[in-house]
Amino acid sequence: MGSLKKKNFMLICLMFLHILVLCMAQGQVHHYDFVLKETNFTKLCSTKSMLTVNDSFPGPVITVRRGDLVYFNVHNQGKYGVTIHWHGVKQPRNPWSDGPENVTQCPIQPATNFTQEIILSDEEGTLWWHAHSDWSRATVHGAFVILPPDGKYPFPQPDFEQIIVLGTWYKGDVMAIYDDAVASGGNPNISDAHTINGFTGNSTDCPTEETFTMRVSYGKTYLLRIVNAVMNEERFFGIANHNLTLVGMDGAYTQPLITDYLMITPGQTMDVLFTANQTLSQYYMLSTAYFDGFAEFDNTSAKGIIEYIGNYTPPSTIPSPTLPELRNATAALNFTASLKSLATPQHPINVPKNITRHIFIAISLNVLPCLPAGRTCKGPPVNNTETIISASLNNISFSTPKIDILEAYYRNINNVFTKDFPDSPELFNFTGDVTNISQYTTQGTKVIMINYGEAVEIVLQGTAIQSPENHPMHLHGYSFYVVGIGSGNFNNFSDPENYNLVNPPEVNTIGVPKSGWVAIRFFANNPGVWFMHCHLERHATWGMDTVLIVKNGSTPETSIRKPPAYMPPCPKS
Ligand SMILES: [Cu+2]
Repeated sequence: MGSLKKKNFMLICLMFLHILVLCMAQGQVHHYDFVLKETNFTKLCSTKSMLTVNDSFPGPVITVRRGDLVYFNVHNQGKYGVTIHWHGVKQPRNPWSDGPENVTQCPIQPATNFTQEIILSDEEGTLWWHAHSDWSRATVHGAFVILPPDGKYPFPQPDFEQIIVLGTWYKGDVMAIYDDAVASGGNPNISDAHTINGFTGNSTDCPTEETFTMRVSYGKTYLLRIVNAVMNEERFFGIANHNLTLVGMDGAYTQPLITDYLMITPGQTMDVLFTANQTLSQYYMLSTAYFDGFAEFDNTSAKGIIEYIGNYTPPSTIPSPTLPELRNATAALNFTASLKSLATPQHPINVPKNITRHIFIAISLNVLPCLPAGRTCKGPPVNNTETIISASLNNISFSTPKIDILEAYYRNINNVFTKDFPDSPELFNFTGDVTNISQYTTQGTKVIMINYGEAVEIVLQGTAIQSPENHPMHLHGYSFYVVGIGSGNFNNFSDPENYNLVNPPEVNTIGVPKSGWVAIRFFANNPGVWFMHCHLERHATWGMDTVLIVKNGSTPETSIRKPPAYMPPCPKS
């Protein structure tokens, strides 16, 4: 009798425990309206109309907690079709709200709206949202902050938090710059400035321009939530006289990394602590370009001021941090290679050990023929023949289809994509002498098919074709573990021996080093249609993209959810 009572009691306890876990897993529900519309902005002493969300640049900061559910009703009051992507949100089983244009949805046309359902799961830290059609993300982006459910960080509680959005400013109309580049086949016009929270800082051209200023109190610790929303350049970042401690990246915690500079690529987000422990004064916060390619680019830096509160004479010259020089690929690689995940029982990781699917992707800049005949093309001439600039993954330059791949996949519509993206490229000395390798590539809408539950490894290999460069590769629907990184060609025998399977960083975007490689791993546990692409906008435009389709598992819980009642309609073919 006694033992039966005990058993019942145990059962009741177990039930309660189950309910408790369910309650903990259930987050709050939020509703936001995003109104896309043209707004006038004046920067660098020149005014233009540009697409914004809710009239702001950068756009609104969204703050929620881990595990919450967020509905965004996106109203397009602009002039052209747009989509919005929730960068770094895994969206379990729900590719319908992921956003990349003609990959998971057709654009939200002017005078229409689309409600996106954003399902947060294990993301915690800073992510962001941005437009994902043409180059509209230049002006349509903002921070997406995901707080711990109990408000407690796995690092000393900061006194204050500050969003830092690194952006790009074009005096001209970004859509016109994009259209011109597509028409000419050449390098797009470069931007005019880099911004911190929308401020360009004053320049000799426009001395009235304002500089972002952050006021700090001596002895206090600040959490910077840094979003790199820049279009086309990786950035070095630092604060004069102050160390930075990286504690999170891409919505996951990192082992604290004390450093005097960051290398942050477009698409990445970093959570960084610094303590105001220096002489009361002003110090520059600086973001400079890291650019290791040959093309013309915007070499402007972005400056903000860290201003101590108190009585002191402002310095005649504000000190600037010493950041690695522009082409310092070693400094970039060293920073990326030193990233580690926190990997504690409270914040565990789950790195695949026994790989069941190996994929090897060579990343190249290329050319395509200048067609049709009679066209003038501004790509780099090859053997005195005009070309258009292109880019590829495994020598396939991604052609964006006319209707979205998700719809075509879900409804079995033919002739939208093919399932034959190769698991490996044709072999050559990727990072060596490539003078005898054709710069021309092929085009296609080829996707990678992956079975549900596979333990996937993808080696991303930079090549020296055209112009060896760092490529910040971003995967939708997942974060992944960067188990290896190095210079030169990936060695299938020796490099895996040095993999970090203990605490590799868990990210959604990783800079593949110039003429180097990274190895990433993840479990294919999120069925859906997921875009993978370089987050340098010009490279993505040129076709440095592909799509992973992770097939359904055997149960409804391991299958793509039903589409919402309304999706933006696609053009009828
Ligand atoms: Cu790239």
